[in-house]
Amino acid sequence: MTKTALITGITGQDGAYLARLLLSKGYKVYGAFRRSSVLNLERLDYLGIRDYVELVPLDLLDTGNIIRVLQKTQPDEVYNLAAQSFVAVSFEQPVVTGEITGLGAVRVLEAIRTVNPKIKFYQASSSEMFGKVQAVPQSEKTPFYPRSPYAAAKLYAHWMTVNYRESYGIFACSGILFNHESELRGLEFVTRKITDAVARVKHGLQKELRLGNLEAKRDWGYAPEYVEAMWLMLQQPEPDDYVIATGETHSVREFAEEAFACAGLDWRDYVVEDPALKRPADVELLVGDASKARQKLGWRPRTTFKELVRIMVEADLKRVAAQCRP
Ligand code: NDP
Ligand code: GDR
Repeated sequence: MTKTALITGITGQDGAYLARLLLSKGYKVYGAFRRSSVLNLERLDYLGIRDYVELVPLDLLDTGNIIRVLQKTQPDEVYNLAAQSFVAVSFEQPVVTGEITGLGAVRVLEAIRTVNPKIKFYQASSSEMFGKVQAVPQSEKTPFYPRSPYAAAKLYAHWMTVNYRESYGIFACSGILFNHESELRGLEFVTRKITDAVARVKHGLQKELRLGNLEAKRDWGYAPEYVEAMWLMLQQPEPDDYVIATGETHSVREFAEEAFACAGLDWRDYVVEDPALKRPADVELLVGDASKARQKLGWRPRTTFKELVRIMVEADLKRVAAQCRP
């Protein structure tokens, strides 16, 4: 029997990759987007799936709207990927971040509880919740210590997901995903900001790249593999929470070095450290232990750090070259 899924955040990086995965598995996919004057379907176009996803307007700020969408679409599974997802912006917009990233998840859970508590729910939790890390590497058992309004909002949504599972028996899972990147990553995030700059420098469109904290270390994986873990979580006999990570960590400096080298450039000739781009509080080191996911879900990452950087640089070189053609 065909399963139906509703994905919030369909216009984002993970929404696009998850939609492609679910379509390949024969799902009917509803993609929820928030209304704006210009609807950005670039990522669905890039993956060639725009015509196969049924788009529905949904805003995480509006519970009534979410309830009606669930009544109309009758999903078996809801993947809540929508969020104000940029950590740096959350320091400037803490209240709206709390509303969307924190309370937004609770509005979806309330809608599920109201419309049909049998709907399975996936919450996009984040390694940012570990913040000032209390152990290395971080696993499902590591205590949380959020360092930004974004992380605090995600932590609230995480615990509410656990709470709805324990209180109402909802099949609710929280995927604690470490950073995952791709050629579809938003341009404001550091990896894509770097690979886009490499391509623009190579084509003479940019002379320097200003970055903030170069010493921050992240566990960077490849996004298409991470959405597989989301789906796997909802196919298990019991709902649970899982860390999804590669187990390797690299600094922003290393990412820049590798990315410029991919284009035959020396990063030191272009990168300028700009204190204005540093955050009021940063997360210095993240490295995940995904052994539970490996054992219970059979999930493991396949793309290495060097391969990830190369995929992103090559995609940006190709895109910028196409823009430069007369
Ligand atoms: P993106 O920033 O690419 O996408 C976020 C999505 O949320 C966009 O589709 C955006 O729509 C939508 N959105 C924002 N506000 C609302 C709202 N009020 N109502 C409805 N939709 C809204 O994020 P990613 O795809 O990278 O990440 C997916 C999720 O996973 C996010 O929740 C993120 O916080 C979380 N996460 C991501 C990780 C990563 O490394 N990528 C790691 C761990 C967690 P619009 O296009 O209109 O802005
Ligand atoms: P992050 O990703 O905060 O980990 O959140 P981001 O790429 O924004 O930052 C990673 C690290 O790089 C440092 N940095 C810079 N960051 C940005 N964006 N721009 C810069 O110029 C820059 N210079 C240095 C940052 O200080 C930080 O230490 C991402 C998001 O996808 C979240 O939604 C998700 O939950 C987490 O990953 C896991």
